[in-house]
Amino acid sequence: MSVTYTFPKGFWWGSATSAAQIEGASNVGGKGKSIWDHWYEQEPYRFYGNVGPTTASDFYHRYKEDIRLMKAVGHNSFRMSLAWSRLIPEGRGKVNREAVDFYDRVIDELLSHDIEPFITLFHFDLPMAMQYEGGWESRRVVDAYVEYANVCFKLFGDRVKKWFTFNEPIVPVEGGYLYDFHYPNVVDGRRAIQVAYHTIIAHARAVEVFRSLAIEDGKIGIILNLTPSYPRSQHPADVKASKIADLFFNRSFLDPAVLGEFPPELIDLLNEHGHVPVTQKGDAETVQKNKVDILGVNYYQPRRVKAKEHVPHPDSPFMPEWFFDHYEMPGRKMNPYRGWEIYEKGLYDIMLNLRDNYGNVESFVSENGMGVQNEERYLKDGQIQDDYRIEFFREHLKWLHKAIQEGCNVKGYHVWTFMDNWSWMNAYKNRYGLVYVDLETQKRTPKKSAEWMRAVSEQNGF
Ligand code: BGP
Repeated sequence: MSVTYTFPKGFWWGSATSAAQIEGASNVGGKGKSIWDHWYEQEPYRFYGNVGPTTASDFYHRYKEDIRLMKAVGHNSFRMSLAWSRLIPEGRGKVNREAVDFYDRVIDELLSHDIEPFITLFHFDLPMAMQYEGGWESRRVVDAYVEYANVCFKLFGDRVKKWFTFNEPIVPVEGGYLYDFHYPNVVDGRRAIQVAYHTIIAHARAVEVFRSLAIEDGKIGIILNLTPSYPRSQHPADVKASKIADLFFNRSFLDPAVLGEFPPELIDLLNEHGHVPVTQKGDAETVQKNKVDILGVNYYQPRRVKAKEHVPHPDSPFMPEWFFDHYEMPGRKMNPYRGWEIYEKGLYDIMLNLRDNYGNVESFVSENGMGVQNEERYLKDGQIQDDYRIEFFREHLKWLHKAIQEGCNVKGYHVWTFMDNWSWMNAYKNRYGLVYVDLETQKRTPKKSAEWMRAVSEQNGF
């Protein structure tokens, strides 16, 4: 087969997952409760099909089989997260030996299959003990996170060389403090700003600790879900609205992480409305000194925005939506199951922006994928024929290839996700995996897209 799109030598091919979404064993092996375990206990009906994270895809018990399969589908790298509540059940203090053994075994198993582990320290699953202390609104929780990071670097840094402080840090802000889809289900713009600010400080301080340990060949970064913000038209009011959306949802984390400073336009805007977060002396220097080595880009959908039609009442709660309206562009291509727009060129636009405005920071696509409901209907000859997913990957990869040709510093492509997994409030509603998981038996069966991805990684292109 001839290869038209060839990627740079040593390109990282693989997938991403997170602890709460695959491990299961939520009350096994000395694990403490995370906010997800707690929320599910409190309000199981808020989760699709009443399914919680208790069993997930049982990676905790089946990791050997899963890693073998990763190898079989051509992975040379794999991103997973560590569960803070498994390693340090109370959030601070005593480290759980059983958890250390588990992650040691997983890391060793990956390495023995020549799959490089990429580790995320925090992927949405705050220990409940930390939420009781005020969650990310509390500076003490920031301290506890930094200590947790330190413990992880020391335990696994001899073998793990790629570290990520947070996965999509804007999402717990949106879900937990703006739009009610993560615990603690607060809707309050002011508190959301404080949470975002503390997350950035936690990130920068973890980077600082990492550098102080001088881990050989180690790199540290952050994973951001970037949503390129497109205005309805070139009318100045629409353009202004899209710039503000970009400030809130992209630049709030991208600028401090990569450039070491908060966007001045965002600071002005928050000042104007009296919503600056509480800071501490030295914070700005910490952010300034601890820029990332590497940036993971999760890309699913763009954000389309138009100028506000009705000016919000000044007494209404402060929200990002004070400054723009969402715009449903006619004719846009949708993933009807997830309700997300599919716009492949968005990936190219993100990468060019990183090249031109962010020092061409080393990056990789850390998540990109398509969730589909009732996939069983595509079962034929014992395999899910997910041609739609192959097309989704292929079209994004074409744009990524073009970006690389034009000088973007992109090192890899990880799909979301390896096997069907439990997905926060949506549980198993939309399946994203290269590998199908039968939830009754936990049997794994590679889908057609797994074969396609294996060929892509073997040929380093398609
Ligand atoms: C990202 C998260 C993942 C994953 C994915 C798919 O935002 O990093 O954890 O879940 O999106 O989204 P969802 O599961 O909500 O459909």
